[in-house]
Amino acid sequence: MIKIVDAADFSTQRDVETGTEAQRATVLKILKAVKTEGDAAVIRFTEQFDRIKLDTMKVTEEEFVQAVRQIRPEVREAVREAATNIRDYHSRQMRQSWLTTKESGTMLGQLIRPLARVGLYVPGGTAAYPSSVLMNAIPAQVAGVEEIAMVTPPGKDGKINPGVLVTAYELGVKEVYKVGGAQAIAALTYGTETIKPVDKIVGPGNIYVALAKREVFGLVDIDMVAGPSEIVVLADETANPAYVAADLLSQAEHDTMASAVLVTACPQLAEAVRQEVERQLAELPRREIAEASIRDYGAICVVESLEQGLEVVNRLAPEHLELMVKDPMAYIGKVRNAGAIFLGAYSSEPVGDYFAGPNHVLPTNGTARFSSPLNVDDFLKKSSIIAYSREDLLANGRKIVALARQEGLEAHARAIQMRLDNEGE
Ligand code: HSO
Ligand code: ZN
Repeated sequence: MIKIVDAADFSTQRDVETGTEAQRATVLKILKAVKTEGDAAVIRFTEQFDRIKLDTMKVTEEEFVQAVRQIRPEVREAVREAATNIRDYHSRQMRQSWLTTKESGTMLGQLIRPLARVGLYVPGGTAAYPSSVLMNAIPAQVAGVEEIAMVTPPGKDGKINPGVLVTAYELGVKEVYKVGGAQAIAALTYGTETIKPVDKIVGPGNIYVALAKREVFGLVDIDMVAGPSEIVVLADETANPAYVAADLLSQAEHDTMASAVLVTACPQLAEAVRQEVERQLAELPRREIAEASIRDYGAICVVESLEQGLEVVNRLAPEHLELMVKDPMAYIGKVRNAGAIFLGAYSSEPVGDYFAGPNHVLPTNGTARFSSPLNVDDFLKKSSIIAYSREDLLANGRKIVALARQEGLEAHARAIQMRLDNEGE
């Protein structure tokens, strides 16, 4: 049963899982073993945790072909079309290097370069989502990352999810390893005989993967550690309660800790959605998960006005926000914090999860206050360019010398002063 809550003290904040002492110790042990022993340790941990002894970790061409045979053609076609949409959207995020010339002849600029090599983690089991392969790999490709290595834990039969494999294949990601858990993060960080080290690791994973990523951050870059999914629907009397309920449940089915919230100033809509949630929930295959999520983290928040509703939305800073109101465009300027904003009855959240083009890797747990969806910039880095002219150095050298001496850095001062003495008129 979804509860009705008061706007004033309602929060969807959940404790970020930091793992137990034992889990942290296990992760440290795995990282160290892979660092020192390489492949041998990776194979040993795969046998221990995934219950399969691998001869080779790398997925072969034959395995790709087999996966293709197992996937229905319309799914493959949908993957292709989604990939095109996602690529088009992210292409607009690409930046150019720039250089500006000042009157003094000085040139200043920024050189944009892609990361050379990125590791993409894909979870095993039921959370092996082809859509997440698209959402993580495509921005990297658009940025110009030349090498993408994908890692994913094998099942007991030594196979990996065919949907994931076909999606990688469609994107031209051919370097795929059957390795998961902290051992995969270790291999990508330190490198082994088989797996070359990467510059950045992206993609979701279980608590061991999350702990390992946090541990190696600094040696490599990592993406954000995403929390359970969230949706807030801001709706008025024009919204269809069945649609609202369906969209709430679409997020609730992800995880028992997912959060789905309706914010409305219309008590009739609140009641209708409450009933619809009950009705639709009963018929869902993942009912147990969705039910727990709705019970523990679901809510209907009845407010005085849409204005007040927007205050609640901005305070929650949800991963996904749906504006199911009469004139959604009129409200967009008032949204301050949200990972992705869906406007109108036809922008159901799964449209964004799979197909429209924007990324589905989004800030959760209130972090939309300060962070953004995964994007092309996450795979680019910048170098500053300084080409100072003689004229500028002579004109400004004294100021630089003064700043250097103020900091007690005489060698800095002299590097400049030497040029002033040599070149000065
Ligand atoms: N809604 C999830 C992404 C996802 N949905 C993957 C389906 N597959 C987090 O934004
Ligand atoms: Zn989803």
